[in-house]
This record gives sequence, C-alpha cells and structure tokens, in this order.
Amino acid sequence: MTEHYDAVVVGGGFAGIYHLYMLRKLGFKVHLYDAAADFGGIWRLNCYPGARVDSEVPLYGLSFPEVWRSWNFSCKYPDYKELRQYFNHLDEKLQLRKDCSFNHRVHSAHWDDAAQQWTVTAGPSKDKTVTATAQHVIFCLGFASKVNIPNIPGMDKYKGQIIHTGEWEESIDCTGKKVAVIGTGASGIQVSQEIGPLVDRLTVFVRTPNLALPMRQQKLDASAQEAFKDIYPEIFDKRKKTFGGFHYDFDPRATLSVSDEERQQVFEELWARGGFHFWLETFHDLYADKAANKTAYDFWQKKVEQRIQDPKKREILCPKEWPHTFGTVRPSLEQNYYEVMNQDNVEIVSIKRGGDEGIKELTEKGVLLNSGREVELDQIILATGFDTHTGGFKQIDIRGKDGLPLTEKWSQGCNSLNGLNTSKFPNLFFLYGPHGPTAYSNGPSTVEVQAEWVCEFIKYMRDNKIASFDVQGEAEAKFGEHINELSAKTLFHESHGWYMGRNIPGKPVQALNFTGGIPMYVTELAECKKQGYAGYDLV
Ligand code: N01
Repeated sequence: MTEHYDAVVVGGGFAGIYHLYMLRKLGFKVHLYDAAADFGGIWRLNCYPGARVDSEVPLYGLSFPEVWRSWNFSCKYPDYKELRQYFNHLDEKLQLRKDCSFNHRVHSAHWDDAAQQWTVTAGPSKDKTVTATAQHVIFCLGFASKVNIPNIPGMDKYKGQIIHTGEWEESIDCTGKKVAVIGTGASGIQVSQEIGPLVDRLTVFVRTPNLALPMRQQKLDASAQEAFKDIYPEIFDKRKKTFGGFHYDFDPRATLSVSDEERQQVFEELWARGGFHFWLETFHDLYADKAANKTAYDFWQKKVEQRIQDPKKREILCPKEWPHTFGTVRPSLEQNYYEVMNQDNVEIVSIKRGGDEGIKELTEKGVLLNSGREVELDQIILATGFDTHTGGFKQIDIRGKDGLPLTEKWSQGCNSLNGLNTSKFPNLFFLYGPHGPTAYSNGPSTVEVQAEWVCEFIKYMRDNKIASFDVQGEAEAKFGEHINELSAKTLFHESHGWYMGRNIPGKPVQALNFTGGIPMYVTELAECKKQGYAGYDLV
C-alpha cells in the first residue's frame, strides 16, 4: 500500500529533525527517510579518527529548550561519538523515531502535476523499495553528502586500502600502519593530527596549506554548563543576528584604519580566544580587501612558523610567500596538528599544482611521485572533500514538471529562490545547500532560520487552501544575480575551493552560498513572506 503524507523529509540530521518535529506539532503527517542506520546526518558518515565539530557548545545544537535543558556536553568541541549521543537525546526528547525509516535511501522523487503531489521511492537498494506520495518533499541532505574521489591514475592497481574520510567505517584501524593522507582541509587536518601518533609512518600530501586556527579545546563540566543556561536563549537568538550564526560578529572597523599596534593587539586577542574568533570576529573588510587580508596572513604565518621545526616542512605548511587569501576557504581548527607534523614518523610532501613533486600514479604498493620515488603504503586516506551543495542531489532521480530532471535543470549551474526552492519543482524544498548562508555559517543557525520559514510557508498553504507553489522564473533569475553580486564584492569569489565549485573538475563555477550573512538573509526571507510569498506562484 502506498502511504500518503503531507510531507516527506529526506535526511536525519538537524534540518530533517527540525522539520519532522515542527511539522508534526503543526498537525501535519510527516515521514523521514535516511540512508544511514540512525540519526546524525554528517556524523553518521564522518567518523574518521579525530572527527569533531568546529562550532563551540552550545551553538552546535537545536534551540528547543526541551532539548538543551536536559543535555550537557563533555567539552567545548565534541567529537562525532558524543554528537551521535546528542542525536539519540534529540530522538528521546522529541519522540522522532516512530515516523522514520532508516537504511532507506531515497532513490527517486517525481512530481505528478495532475495529482499535485510527489511520488517518492526509498529503500535499502533500488530493487527493494517502498513508495510514498506526499504534497511536499523536503531535502535535508546537508552540503557534503557526496564525496569527491580524485581520479588518480592507477587507483585500480593499488592493493592496499583506499578510504575517503566521508565514507569511514569505525572498524578501520590505522595503528602501526604505513598511511598516506591526501588533502589538508578540515578532514585532513583532523585525521592527520589524530593518527600521526598511532601509525608507523604517515605521509601527508599537501596541495594547498591549510591556514588552521587554534581550537583551544576545553573540558566542560555539567555544573558550569547548568549555571550558563540562563543565557542560552540569548545565545540562540544571537545566532540569527550575526554574519555566521555564531554569538560574535565582525569588528565594524576597517583593518587598515587602525594603527599597526592596535591591529596586532586585536589579532592577538582573537587568536587567544581560539576557534573561529580569528575568522569571524575580525575586521569587517578582511574578506573584501586583499591588503587587509594579507595582514591576517602575516600574523598567522608568524604564529605558526614558530611551531614547525623542520625548515622543509615549515615551507610547505606555513610558507613565507602568501599561498592564498586567509579565510576564503574555511580554516580548520587544530589542537596539536603542527606538533604531530614535527614527528619523525611524519613526512610532508608538497604536491602543489604545477609543481614537480606531484603524484604520478598509484602502483600496487603505494604512490609513485613524479620524481620516480615510490612511497609504500598500507592505507591511503582521501581527505579530498566533497562535491558540495549540489552533489547530494545528483545521487537521486528528482524530476519536476513535465518530467524535467533536476540534474538537467542544474547542468549549467544551480539556481534557486531564497536558497530553498527552484522553479519547475513545485512543493520541493532544500535546506543548508545551494544559495543559503551554508558554508560561512554554523550549521544549526542556518538550518533553524530556513526551517522556521519553510514550516510557516507550509502552514500558510494549508490555511489558505493552496495545493502547490512554483517559483517564478523572473524571481529566480533575479535572486541568482543577487547571489552573484553579493559574492563578487568579496574575496570569497576568488576562492579556489568548494565555495565556488572549483574543487570538482567540470563543475560549473558559481557562487554557491549566500554571502550577505545571516541577518540579511533573515530580512529577505521575512520580506518575501510579508509580501505574500513574493516570487512564488501559489495555486
Ligand atoms: O574538504 P576540503 P574537507 N589531489 O574540500 C585536497 C566541513 N567539515 O572534507 O585545497 C590532491 O576542505 C584539497 O586541496 P586544494 C567543513 O565545512 C567540517 O576537509 O584543492 N589534493 C584540500 O586540501 C569543511 O570546510 C568538519 O589544493 C586534493 C582537500 O583535499 C568541509 O566540510 C570536519 C585533490 C579537501 O579539503 C570540507 O572539508 C570535516 C587531489 N586530486 C569537514 N582533490 C568539522 O566540523 C582535493 N584535494 C571540524
């Protein structure tokens, strides 16, 4: 029997849970599907050694008092294991599980214009599926649900284990092995830092150095958190009022408007605070003015070079020459990364684009460098990131009006209205993905802003007997221009990595995020709603 729902939710991370809980509260019949075995979203897939969040407690959580009143974390930046426990707590408090099917990957979602509804298939495999129909389908895939596997010649020849950080299995053990890590994003930094002390030999392949910041991890005891909870509502409210959805925001002064001494003092204070303070509490123009940005790099370089003993390692990980603008690819948070890189069992190999030390191919035994040297390896860890924002959608057969595949519509680049909907795909929402404040923000901050708006919209449709909406083409085009204009004013626009889609060969290069910050995004969503959902045709 085909079950009918008011809404099908795809994905059991923060966004999926928010919708299931809130829509149910509003009286809707909702069902959630997830390919994984349980709640947790990205923390189900990213369980490599060292995987931990880079937003501090309590920012990385839902703002529902019924959840945080009865939960305390053990440290400022919890790891994936503790985050999974937190998701269990969400389940227990919000009674989620009864309306969910796990180990059910959504394989297809097709719009039926005559019936004004979606038909969704989900199941453990393509030939073992259930079918459901729904008025709305809400994709909560996260921005990083499709891994980027680089095409290195000889991958089929290599006899050891190749593992992507985003497809890790907890049973994988690196202890005492000869291991390589390719990639130095957040995943590469964390996994290298954690396994360096355990492995026989670690070879880290660096294409671009990560301008990593000190995490300043702290243990948190429950009584201290309890004492702090009076101001949690204030902190959660602040998430909607700051650029990145943290409890702090940019300094309104321009970087070069203050004296050198004053600037150094500001940088010192932010550095001492740790976490993303040095990234997102800094001078407001640091990501719009190259000369300003260079001052942050110079400060970073001086701080980090002192920690790296070997001159060759220092030159690769912390070059004197400015490698790229600071902060326009997300800096990672490290604890003792540079000390681990100092270890004798750790080799750093620069595979800079166009350089002569690149990886030529994989052999049966390991990696063959351009120089002819072969590095023998038991395991190769690909910390090579994700086909972000749009990649997750490519794994699902999504068809809108007249059978139009979403992959076809987005083949030359994605487009949207409000970073939530796209034309010709009625009653379809996507969260924490393309054109949202996604990459610059604390995940749950963006998710709550978007999800609150989506739930209100769905309620508005019910209250006003509206069966479906579609995005107007003109409104979508205008929003696309707005996204580009916002991005083009900043240095993020030149970023070499996933913010612009440049990390995936052949992917259209475009601004994938809303670069105006969360407060501007909140204002625009509110305005759209106030104008009776401007830009949408309501039928
Ligand atoms: O991926 P990345 P990530 N040959 O794309 C290199 C979130 N996250 O998984 O810069 C050699 O940042 C690539 O080099 P380059 C977080 O938002 C959060 O680390 O293109 N190298 C780069 O060094 C994060 O920002 C957490 O020159 C290749 C690396 O691989 C986002 O996810 C933890 C290559 C990819 O870095 C993505 O982070 C983990 C190739 N062919 C992830 N292809 C926390 O909360 C790519 N690279 C802490």
